Amino acid sequence: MLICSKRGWELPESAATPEGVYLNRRALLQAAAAVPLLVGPFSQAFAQQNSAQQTSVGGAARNPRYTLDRPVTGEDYATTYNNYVEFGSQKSIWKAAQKLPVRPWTITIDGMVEQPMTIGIDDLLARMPMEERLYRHRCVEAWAMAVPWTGFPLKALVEMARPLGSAKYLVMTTFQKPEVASGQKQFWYPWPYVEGLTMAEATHELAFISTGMYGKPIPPQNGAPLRLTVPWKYGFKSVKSIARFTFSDQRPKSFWEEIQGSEYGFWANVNPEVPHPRWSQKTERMLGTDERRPTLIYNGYGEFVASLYRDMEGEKLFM
Ligand SMILES: Nc1nc2c(c(=O)[nH]1)N[C@H]1C(S)=C(S)[C@@H](COP(=O)(O)O)O[C@H]1N2
Ligand SMILES: [Mo]
Repeated sequence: MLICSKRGWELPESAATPEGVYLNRRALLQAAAAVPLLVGPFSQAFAQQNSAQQTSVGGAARNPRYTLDRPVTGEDYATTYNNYVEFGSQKSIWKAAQKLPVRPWTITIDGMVEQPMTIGIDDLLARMPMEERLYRHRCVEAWAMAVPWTGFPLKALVEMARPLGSAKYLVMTTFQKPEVASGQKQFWYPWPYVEGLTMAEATHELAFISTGMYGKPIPPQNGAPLRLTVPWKYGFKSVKSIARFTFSDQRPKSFWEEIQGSEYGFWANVNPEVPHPRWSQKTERMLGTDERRPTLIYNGYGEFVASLYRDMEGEKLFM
C-alpha cells in the first residue's frame, strides 16, 4: 500500500479542470490538436506522467481512467445545492452545515473484522492512497452533476480493516449530533443515516471515499470529512460524514429504505427504464444549467459494474 504524507486535498486548485471543459477523450484530443498549450496539462500522457511523479511526493494526481462525457459542474452549484437531511430538508443547507466540527473526527471500524479499531481522520488519510477522480453523480430526484473528487478507493480501507471471510456487507453510518445537526431532532426520521454495500461492491474499483472536491477539502455540506461516492448508484447511497464502518453478514436496512421502502431500495442502481413510482428517470437536469440529458444505465458506468449484478434477476436492482 502507498503511504502518502500529504492529504489529497493539498492538490493545487490550478490542477482542477476549468468548468465547462468538455472531458471526453475524443474532445480532449481534438481540443489538444487545436490549442495544445491550453489543454496540454489535461492530456492522458501528461496525467499518467504526473501521477507517477506526484504519488512519489505524496500528492493526489488525477486518475485518468475515469473520464466525463459532460462539463464539470460549477463548484458554486455543487457546494450550495445539497441533499443533507441532518441539516434540513431543503437544498439550501450549506450554511447550517458549517456548524459540523470536522476535526477532531474519529472513525470506528467494527463488526466482522479481525480486530475492531478506531482511527482519527488524519491518521486514516495518511495511510490511504490518495487520488483525484472525475465522476458523474445522479440524484434519484433527477438532477445530476459532474465533480472532481479527491479521496481514496474504498477497497484500501476494507483491506486495512481486515474483514473476516464471513462478512457479506459493509455498513456505513453518519455521525449523530443533534446539537449541531438540527434535522436529527426530528424524531420521525430513523437516525443515524445508514447505508450499505455488498463486499463485492465495496471492493469494486469505482467505490470511492471522497475527502476533497475541486482540489480542496470537502466542505461539510458535501459530507466532510469523508463520504462515500458510488457513481453508478442513485445519490442517496453516497452516505456523508461517515463515523462508523461495520462489517456484517446481515444486509442493512438503509435510511431511505426504512422511510419509504417502496420507493428507495438497497441496490438503487441508476436505470432510465425503471421509473421512480412518482416520476420518470429517463432524463436528468445538470446542476447550474437548464440542460436535460438522457439518463444512462448505471449512470454511464455499465462497462465497469454490470457484471456485479449478473444472475440477480430476482432482486430489485434499480430502485
Ligand atoms: N448523511 C447523509 N448522507 C447523504 C444524504 C443525507 O441526507 N444525509 N443525502 C444523499 C443524497 S439524496 C444525495 S443526492 C447526495 C448529495 O450529495 P451532495 O450534496 O454532495 O451533492 O448525498 C447523499 N448522502
Ligand atoms: Mo439524492
